[in-house]
Amino acid sequence: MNVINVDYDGMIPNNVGLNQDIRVRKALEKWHPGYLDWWQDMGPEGFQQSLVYLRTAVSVDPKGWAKFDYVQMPEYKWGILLAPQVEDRKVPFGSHRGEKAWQEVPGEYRAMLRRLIVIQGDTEPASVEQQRHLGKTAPSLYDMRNLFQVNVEEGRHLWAMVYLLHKYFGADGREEAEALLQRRSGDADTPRMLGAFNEATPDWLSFFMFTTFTDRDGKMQLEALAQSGFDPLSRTCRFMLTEEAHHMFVGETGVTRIVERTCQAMKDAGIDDPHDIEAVRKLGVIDLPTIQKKANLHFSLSLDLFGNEISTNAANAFHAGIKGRFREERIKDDHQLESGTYPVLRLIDGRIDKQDVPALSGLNMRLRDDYVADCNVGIGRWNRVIESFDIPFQIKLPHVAFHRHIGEFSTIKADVDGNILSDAEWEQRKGEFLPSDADRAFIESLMVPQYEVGRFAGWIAPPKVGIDNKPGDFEYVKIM
Ligand code: BYC
Repeated sequence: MNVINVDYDGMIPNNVGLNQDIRVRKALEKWHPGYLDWWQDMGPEGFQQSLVYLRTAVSVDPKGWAKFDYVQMPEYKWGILLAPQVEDRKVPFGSHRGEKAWQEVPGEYRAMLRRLIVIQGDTEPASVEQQRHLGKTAPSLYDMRNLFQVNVEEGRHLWAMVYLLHKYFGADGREEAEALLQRRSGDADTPRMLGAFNEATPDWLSFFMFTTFTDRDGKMQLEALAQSGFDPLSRTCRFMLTEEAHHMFVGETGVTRIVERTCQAMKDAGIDDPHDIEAVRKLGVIDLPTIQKKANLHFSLSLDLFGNEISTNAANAFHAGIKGRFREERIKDDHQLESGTYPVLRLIDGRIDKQDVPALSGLNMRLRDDYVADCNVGIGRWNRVIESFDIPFQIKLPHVAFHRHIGEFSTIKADVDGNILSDAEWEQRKGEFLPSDADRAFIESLMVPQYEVGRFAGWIAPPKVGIDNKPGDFEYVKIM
């Protein structure tokens, strides 16, 4: 075993030398049955016996780290994998910049680190819980397989955080690891920690929007944590990012395929007006304005995950060298931010305005701005499809003040262009911006499973290429 290749002999595949680390191995082996119980109770409903063509990480070598094979999900090899250690790595930012990266938790930052790891860990099982019913309405075996791939990898990401808790945080780490299996998405008494992870994912359009927008928050947060001066966290997040890329691919291409199918159906039927919703829906496809509304919903819920506009937590985490910025190493400044400012959209005297705030306090918004730019790249792909059909419609990201539950804009109502609305105007108009009950019912009516090999539901186009280069008639899931 070395850090590139993974030890598969023990109960828990790993490249962290668990065999020699008896204390942590025993603790994880104790946690393992509870995890499997959680997976059985809260993982994909109805498909635990099915054989799913999944990739499993067998190495952390960027040139080839996965192997594909049929697996029953409860038998999936959830491993603990850290990216290789960078020799002589230094803390890249904050007041400790240039000091040797920490291999142990610095005492004064213990509580802060534990909180970040627990929040990160909490989102992973939450998303599996949110998506557990979707297999039953999968539009194809290809899509079902992708859903389950995302789910098992979120399960592995939970393992990744639980390893850090067990290895570095003693008794309270063990307690937190246990609590990660107790909370439940959407539960009134024991909800998951962050808002977006308590929302339902009722249909496949929501799933693709979630993996586009919420998994992308995951990418940004993991990128920021991958910069950490606490080296085990950095290495863990670096490897998680490798898997995360596929999750966003699933989301972005999923929406692309829905958009493509809608445009094709409109063209075939000679419908030019994308706002003729009734005519488009009669074709059995999802009209573009409803796709826009779902994007509005999931984007705004995901913005809440970046926290408050002005954040002492974020300032402290950066100052401490614990949580950095997106691609810190590419930024040309002092990486300490003791003096600079950052422009942040705020609510000032009842108006939405930009204000320069101390750069350290504005770090959540800086990460969020990077996130918005990244989202726009994805949306551009959807719009290119619409354009290729000559349909006069563009999907746009709503204003950051729209439909917020965290931060300054949570106290106001705004439309998708950032115009402030009265409560009455909002009540009257919210159906223009967010899916209404009728929209949801229509989408639900399309959610009929298509389990035939190589076939796809009528509201979504087939993918351009198969997973692992498999042909179109490949049986991605053998349902049992
Ligand atoms: N919901 O100083 P502030 C992923 C709380 S997704 C509820 O602005 P901070 C994935 C906050 O906790 C990525 N509460 O907060 C995706 C604080 O409370 P306390 C997950 C919220 O700390 C798809 C108070 O408000 N990873 O991986 O700067 C599938 C003051 O707030 C929320 C992470 O998030 C909220 N949305 O920013 C699977 C990384 N926002 O402590 C997986 C770790 C804020 O005063 N987390 N609050 O009681 C963090 O870095 C930060 O904690 C946050 C919040 C960005 C979440």
